[in-house]
Amino acid sequence: MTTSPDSPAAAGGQKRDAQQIRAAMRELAALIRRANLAYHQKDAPEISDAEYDAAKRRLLALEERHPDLKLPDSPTRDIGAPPREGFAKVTHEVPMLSLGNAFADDEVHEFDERIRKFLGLGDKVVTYTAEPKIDGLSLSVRYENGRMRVAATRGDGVTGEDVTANARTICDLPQTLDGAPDLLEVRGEVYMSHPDFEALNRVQAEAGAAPFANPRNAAAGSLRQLDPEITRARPLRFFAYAWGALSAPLADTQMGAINRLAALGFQTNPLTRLCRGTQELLAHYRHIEARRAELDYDIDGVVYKVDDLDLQRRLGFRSTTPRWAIAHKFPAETVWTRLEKIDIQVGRTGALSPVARLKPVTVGGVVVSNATLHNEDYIRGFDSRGNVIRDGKDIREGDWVKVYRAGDVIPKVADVDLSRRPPDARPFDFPTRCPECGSDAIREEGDAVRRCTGGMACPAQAMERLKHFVSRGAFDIEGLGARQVEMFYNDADLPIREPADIFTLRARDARNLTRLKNRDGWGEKSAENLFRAIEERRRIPLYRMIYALGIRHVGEAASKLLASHYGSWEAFETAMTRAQPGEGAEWEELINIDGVGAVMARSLIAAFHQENERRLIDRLVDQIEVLDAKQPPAADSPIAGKTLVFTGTLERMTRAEAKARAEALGARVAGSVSARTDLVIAGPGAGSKARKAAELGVEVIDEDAWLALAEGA
Ligand code: I6G
Repeated sequence: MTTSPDSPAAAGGQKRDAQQIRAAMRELAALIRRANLAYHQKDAPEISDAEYDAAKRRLLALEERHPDLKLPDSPTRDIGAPPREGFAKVTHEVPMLSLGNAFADDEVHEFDERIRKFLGLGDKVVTYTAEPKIDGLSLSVRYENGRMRVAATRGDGVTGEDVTANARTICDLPQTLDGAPDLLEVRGEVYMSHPDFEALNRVQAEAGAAPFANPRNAAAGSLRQLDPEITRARPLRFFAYAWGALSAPLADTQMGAINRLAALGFQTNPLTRLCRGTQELLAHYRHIEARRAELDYDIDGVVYKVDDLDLQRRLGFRSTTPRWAIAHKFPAETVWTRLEKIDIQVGRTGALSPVARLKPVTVGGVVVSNATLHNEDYIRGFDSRGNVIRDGKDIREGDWVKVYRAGDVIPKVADVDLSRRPPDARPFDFPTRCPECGSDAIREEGDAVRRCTGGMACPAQAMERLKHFVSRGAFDIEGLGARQVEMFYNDADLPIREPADIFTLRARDARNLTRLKNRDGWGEKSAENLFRAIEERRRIPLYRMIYALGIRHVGEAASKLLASHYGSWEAFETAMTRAQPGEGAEWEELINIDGVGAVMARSLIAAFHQENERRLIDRLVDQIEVLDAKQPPAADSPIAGKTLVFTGTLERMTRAEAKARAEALGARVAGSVSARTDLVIAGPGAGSKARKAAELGVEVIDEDAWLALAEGA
């Protein structure tokens, strides 16, 4: 039977079609919105980029063919997802730092040696606390005059989310304290016990909701509920293990402080012990590891802390971790799966990185479908020093491989099962040309990695550099994430091919015939929001600028060190321009920054001396204003903002401790005396540096005067 378009039967058919199209649109819209949320807000993509793009293309095609059916809230109108709403932000009075990791016994011995060396303790035995590391999420709970006032998640360590209403539902957290300091911020781990996790997943299943993958996710999802009644229905627990702001000390030792927290009514972990030296630490680690399976909560290692709080104070912090603590992680779970394919990804520094595409498999509660293969030597069965690994077994497409996840990092391949190798499997042929741009891919002497020589002319490198540039620790431009970078990079009318292009986008858009606001996926509001977000970042702190440049070996922590050392873009840029690798005052100054080594220093200098790179930086600087690094307020310390040089022998503290103390007080420590030096601290045996200081008229003091200055600050 046929129907004419005007007949009632045709009208009925059209109505049904319209309903089906609308339903398909709704389904695609829901999929895209979920993916947006997972990608932009939870940083946990749920579908691949290809699946996302396909869904978006299908929705756009449907909307183009049936504009009358377009959903009023179609996600093709948005870019990304709105910022996470609902929780107020809390700035931690004392930042919530993270811990350094050790994976092997050797690293625990090294930790202990570092501490003894820093403090100049020789062979003296250091006493530590050792306690299980709970696999949950950290929380800081502030009590004022014995009453719970604010509870905040760790967030980025500086700013967290206010989850006070939810924290009040946690039975392990006292609402009031008796005999506590007037101000007490208690820090610890929120977790869900195994029985509670299983019960929750049964309820989820009955309600037709997706189960949680592991207790950690369940705890995080439950604590971060906008409705505290939902949190109340999900039993969360809390172990206290540390503190933030305090109006009076809790004790003289870590163990004493833990005991005090327990006396105040907090749960502290019953497996916490005092250990003298590394032998006792490792023995307790083995004890906890042996009991791990019996515990009714997840742990992923053992945390060691120097017990004496005065020693903790002297040891202080590196940029993001305390020197006096470390997390000794348990070995990762391993699983066998099939390696289906080896792909080559080109990173922002041009590195050709082989990636194993795996038959998806669950490792430690997470589905893994990719693993890093590091470089061509690793695939061939050699480590970066040329030593044989995996008994020399190479890795081939089609192999069965043993996969593990160490911490939160990208999964790795530990071994190959030769007995299951398919007869037609061939050794992997590592490309010598960039698979993205066809440029030569070369290995420099001593480098384990083969790199594309295309620079910013290689689209993969350029795109990865741009993605890094807009990433969270760098310019962090709202609405300009990885997906939008890819879109703009390939846009013929309004391209972003290098960082400076971001800041000319609005002006170029105004000159375009097809304005951004009229394009697919954009509207007046989203285009305006993007331009506003870009404007907001035209003034950028120095450390973000340095990190954003994406220079090899220069991560976020190093960028902060460089920013606080040089203080301004002008000083930094002048120093990098003048510096010569391996020689001269600028080189000495650079490698004397604690945390900057020769490899990083060479990489920094290369970036400022390579012509194309340099032009790229200059074009960017023309568009923006780099803000000077904030120095700690001068009133806090007489040496804040000053440049110090230590020379000769210090008798009351090691050079490392003196340097760390000076930096904690806001001073810069340089390795050589120059016109920019404010103060020289000279111990016995000081030679040419003290003479040079005298020539330049720089003040020279002895160790006692330095200690008086540091202690009095
Ligand atoms: O992330 C952590 C887990 C356990 C910690 C921690 C801890 O003590 C048992 N302690 C500190 C001081 C920090 N993070 C920063």
